Amino acid sequence: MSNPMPQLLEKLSALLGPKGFTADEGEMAPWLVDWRGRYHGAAAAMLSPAATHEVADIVRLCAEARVPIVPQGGNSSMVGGATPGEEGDALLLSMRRMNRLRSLSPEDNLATCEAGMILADLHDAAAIVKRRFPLTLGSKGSATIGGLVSTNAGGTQVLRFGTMRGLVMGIEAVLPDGSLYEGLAPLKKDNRGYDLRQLLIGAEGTVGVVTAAGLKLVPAIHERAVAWVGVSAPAAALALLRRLEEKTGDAVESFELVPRAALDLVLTHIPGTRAPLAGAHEWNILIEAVAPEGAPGPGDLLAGSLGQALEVGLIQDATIAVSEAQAEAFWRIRDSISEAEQKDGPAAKHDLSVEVAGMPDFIRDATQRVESRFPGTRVIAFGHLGDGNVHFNVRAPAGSGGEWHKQDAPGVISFVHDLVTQAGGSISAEHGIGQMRLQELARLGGSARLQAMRAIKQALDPHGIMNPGKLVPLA
Ligand code: 2HG
Ligand code: ZN
Repeated sequence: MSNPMPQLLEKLSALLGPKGFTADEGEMAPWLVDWRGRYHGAAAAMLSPAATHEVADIVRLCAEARVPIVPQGGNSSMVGGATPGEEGDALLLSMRRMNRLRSLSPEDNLATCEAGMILADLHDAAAIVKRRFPLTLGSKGSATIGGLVSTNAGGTQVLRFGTMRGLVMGIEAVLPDGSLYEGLAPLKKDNRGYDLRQLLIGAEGTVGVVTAAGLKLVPAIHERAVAWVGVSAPAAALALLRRLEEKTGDAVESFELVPRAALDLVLTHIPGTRAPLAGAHEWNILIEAVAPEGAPGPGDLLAGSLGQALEVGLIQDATIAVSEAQAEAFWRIRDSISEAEQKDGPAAKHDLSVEVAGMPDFIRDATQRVESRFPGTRVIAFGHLGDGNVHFNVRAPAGSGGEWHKQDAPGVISFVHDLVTQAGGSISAEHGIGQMRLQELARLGGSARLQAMRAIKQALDPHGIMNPGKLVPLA
């Protein structure tokens, strides 16, 4: 068979025009490497459609020519999920031009956004009508709605509002044959069988391209209180969370664990940061409590509960931000951990979950086992303790160079993934599988899961053109 690419590129260039089509290497370069610089891919062209019908035409033409498509939003995947392979036989499908807010309804508590809309822009739009979209994460300035849907993103408000799965009310998507799935109607009840909406959420673009989503909004925050707390161990932190829930109802929206080593890394590498508490604590927690209009201030609620926790010795110290600027400064520390870690040197990153109540013991035992099995390594386990999800990152021994990733990290990663699997947990709590965790999913996913995933992929994408090499391990 002759190479279908030149003809396909000609058709796509005519279809999309100069704004929607480029094969220029310089223009494509920033989008062919993931933000951590771990995956370098190649593509024959980058396509930037401006409307759903253009996406449908692209997918139909690619399906006919059997040419792979790699959908991409803000390019902030943690697992190389939006970076094409090195072969250069794929087309990069940038959704960033499709960034319109199609509708915003405070009456329905609903925003309908195109896939390329940036999360922070949605936050701003919702605030204007006294609503908010209750999902946020460090990369909110670049992450797009399509990417958040396709990775079932989590972040720092999952504790109260859940992941994207609970926030997506409707989806519009182009399926791998170019047909349009029109599922935007925000139906609370819909029993027409298999749930395609949920199938597309977290599918990492392997069974279709999400072009728009209807998203649930909640009332805007009237007031928030942000506290920084020092504790001796993750078990005390979890006990504090349960206590706060009893005392404050559902006011606590974020409860983020920050070990001393992570705080130190941020203070060292991120300019303008300073420690919130005078003393050093082995573990810290960032807590955000909120209240809607008319409810008692969350600051008083939090201050009362933390005061009691201090009296009974559950926590070692605490401070509540006295201004919005200070609250932002606390959050900046939390949101800069990834960046600080990256600046510090190589680390084997993990995104683990176990049952919530089991996480403190898991952190303690797994840290001890990893550090004694791999001398010189240091574990930094941080993040979403209240969701039973921490980023269990194993830092390379001091002085290690980039080669540590290739030589030593794989052994560390499989060791950690074995531990979490033995504990009944998951090797990917919120970042997805992408290309980074593909082999580990194949090794540890279990045959029933893997067979079902392969069958779904084969049925919907028989030519394997949708984001190949991601999420679904080959048989
Ligand atoms: C976070 O919670 C992100 O900050 C990134 O999910 C985690 O860098 C990481 O390991
Ligand atoms: Zn996280």
